[in-house]
Amino acid sequence: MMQGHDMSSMKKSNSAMGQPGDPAKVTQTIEIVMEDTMRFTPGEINVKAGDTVRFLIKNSGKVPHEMVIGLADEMRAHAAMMQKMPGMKHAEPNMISLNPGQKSGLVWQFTQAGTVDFACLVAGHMEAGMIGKVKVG
Ligand SMILES: [Cu+2]
Repeated sequence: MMQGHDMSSMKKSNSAMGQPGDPAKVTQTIEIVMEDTMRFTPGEINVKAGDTVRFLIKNSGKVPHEMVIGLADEMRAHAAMMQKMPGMKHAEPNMISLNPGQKSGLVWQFTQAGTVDFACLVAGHMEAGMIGKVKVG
């Protein structure tokens, strides 16, 4: 069930996006490639509510890219802030930053049916289309 949008409640939307996963309980592995075409491949992923996914992410481009799991509206707001603070670094369990040629993993559990987004929050990338969807059924 989709929850109504309530922009005043980060907590509610954060629970809709899921939570950091337990690497011992991974139910599927999904490989994602990030490229300078400002696309994730695949850009759309289907999982089931409760799945713990190990994302194996590779940056095949020549510039740094990020994969941040979140909700599109919140990430858009964050991306706007990043434009004002280029080079800002994060380290959160819902994201990974990769330099050109780097590969790494991220384990995430999708807890509720609905749509969760992922995007690259390097300045200008999300705006250029570097955003994808996880459909949680
Ligand atoms: Cu990017």
